[in-house]
Amino acid sequence: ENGINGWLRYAPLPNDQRPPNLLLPGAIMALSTNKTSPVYTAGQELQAGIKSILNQTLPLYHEPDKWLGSTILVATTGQFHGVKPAATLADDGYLLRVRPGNVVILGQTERGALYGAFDYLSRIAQGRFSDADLIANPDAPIRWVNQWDNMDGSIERGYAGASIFFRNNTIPKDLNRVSQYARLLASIGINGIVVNNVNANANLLTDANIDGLGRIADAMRPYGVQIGISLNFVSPQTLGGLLTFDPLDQSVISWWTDKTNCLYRRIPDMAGYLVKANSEGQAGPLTYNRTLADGANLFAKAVQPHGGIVMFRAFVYDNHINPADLKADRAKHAVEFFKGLDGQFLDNVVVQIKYGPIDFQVREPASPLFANIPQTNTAIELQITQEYLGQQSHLVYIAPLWKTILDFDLRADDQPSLVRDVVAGRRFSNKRGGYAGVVNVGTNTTWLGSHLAMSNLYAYGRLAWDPNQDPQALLEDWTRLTFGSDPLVLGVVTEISMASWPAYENYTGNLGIQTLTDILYTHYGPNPASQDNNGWGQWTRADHDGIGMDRTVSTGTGFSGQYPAEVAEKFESIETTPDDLLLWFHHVNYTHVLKSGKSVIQHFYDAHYAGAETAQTFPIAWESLRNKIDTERFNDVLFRLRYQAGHSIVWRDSICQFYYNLSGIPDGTGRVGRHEYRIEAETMALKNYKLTGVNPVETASNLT
Ligand code: BDP
Repeated sequence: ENGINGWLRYAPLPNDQRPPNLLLPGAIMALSTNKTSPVYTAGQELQAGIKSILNQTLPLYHEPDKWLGSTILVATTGQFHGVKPAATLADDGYLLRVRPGNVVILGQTERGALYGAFDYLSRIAQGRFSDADLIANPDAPIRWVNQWDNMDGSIERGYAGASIFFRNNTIPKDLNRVSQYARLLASIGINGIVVNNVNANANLLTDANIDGLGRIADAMRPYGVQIGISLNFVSPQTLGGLLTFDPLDQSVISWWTDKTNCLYRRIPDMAGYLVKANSEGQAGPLTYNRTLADGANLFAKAVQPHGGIVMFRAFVYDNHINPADLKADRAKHAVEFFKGLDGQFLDNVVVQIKYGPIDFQVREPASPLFANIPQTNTAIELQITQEYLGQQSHLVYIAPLWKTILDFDLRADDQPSLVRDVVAGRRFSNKRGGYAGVVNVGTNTTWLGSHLAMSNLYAYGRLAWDPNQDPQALLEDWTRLTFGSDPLVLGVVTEISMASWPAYENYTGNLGIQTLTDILYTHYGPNPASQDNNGWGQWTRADHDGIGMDRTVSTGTGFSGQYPAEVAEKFESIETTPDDLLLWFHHVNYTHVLKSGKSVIQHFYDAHYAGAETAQTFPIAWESLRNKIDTERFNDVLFRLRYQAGHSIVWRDSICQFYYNLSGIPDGTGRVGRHEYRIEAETMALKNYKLTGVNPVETASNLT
């Protein structure tokens, strides 16, 4: 199996998992004759799924008078009144009632009906045939994914080949993979996708490309996935030939209004825009001394008559800050830029906030911005593509990390204020809000570049639908759907996946110091030295005596003061800051003793060894599944896990060596620097290799 169907493989269910007298309905009735309707799609999906899982071909009807026997009925609540939902259905919600010989799936919207059909199929595929009577409502209306695809077909931070949306600066004719992607997304409740990179190309808005976008929308519409696009703020000048891109200039306003109308003529159900402005060197409203709200509202007005929304990114920061300034702190920028604008955004603007104040690190506190703009709609931005988390060459199941953020209580006004309640709009009574996940699938048949990484996409969609769910339970659903229900398979995939984030945190950067990757571009291998002394502000502030960023109000950058009082107070003091965020908030000596009783430096050494040791167990555990998984996927995963086991040692040794060199404090157990099992390249006969200098030296053979 090459992974192309992801978790929607519909593998034949083994006989011992089928109830002996399973009574399936005699037909499927999907109440729509319109081939672009998700209700129609639901019928097709049910028919194909049941055929594949149970080897039974049920006839499929789209008109009510065609069949009067027992059915799987799929419709919207507006179409069928025979079963009354026991509770109110929210937008996109569904009712699923399963009885022997009779199944009713009712969506509040057409795509809600499709979600219900996928839920039913997922149960069958996992061998769950019991009666059901449930109402499922999404927690938040915005459940989007973002693709960082460039028009030349490359993907920023994509690790699975070229773009399925763009090729040679245009939209390809064959959009089959786009439809298949929409199918996967719909099955986990995703209702929107921004198809191009946040670092957007203005040429996306030429007439030919608008038509291409229309074809993408056509390919996704049967699955209820609406498309949106990222905009380049400078477009009126670069593409439109205007002299300005000032958001308050009348010619600029007209230009955007015209473009927007043009887009909606071709894509009447376009979801809206995503905007990255005044970030990482890009221009934006601040270029003209206008506010970020002026910039966001410009687009909001343009899409408003069409029912569209504007996702405006809060990732606004200065990447030329002075590392010599001990009060400077990139983590503070988002709140500094946005707090004063609360209440100024139009109501179809949603501020899209990365989960932590820096950038998708292995551990960050929740962004304080979630608590600082109560009158503004917000969405949380998560990253499925593993930019800082091993780039799909390392297994890292990320849902537990997301959960720590979603469940974090910001205590705004001393009241419970979980991040997930803020983004659902509940906490501050906002109308819109939700989730944006950066996915970056590519043409590789595994979608993300690694079979196991797909658990992250699956869990993302399920959490965006219902953030109360347990990451391990989601993982187990995914595993059963992807590899079958063999208890041994389930056990191994669960064990290694659940151990993966803690292990990765241990061997890359623990105690809240961040991921310690090369920071200047690749964001991949170990390079702790690259973090400091540059304008990007992902600093560790490590010197000979100590490490960590003092972000307290009393002696540091003041970042901790951006949280509501109770949380601010907790992070202000070393005693009440949890060890896993210690170095995020405080600068301490290497000899500082943690709550565990260990010194910081000894914890570093031990954790790096422990993390790498855990990674060594992954390929061994996976090997025990030989013959239980098809060879193609088995070998592919094994190859990656072996690589990870090796690379975790490279990580361990480079980081330990680096901090040993810097601090001069030896490892209490004597391991650091003593590489007894290592074979240095210099001692080998290197055929077709030549020796070359490596930076940072800690990753090099013989440290040279
Ligand atoms: C950083 C990525 C960069 C993105 C940027 C963003 O390294 O490629 O363009 O975030 O989110 O994480 O805008």
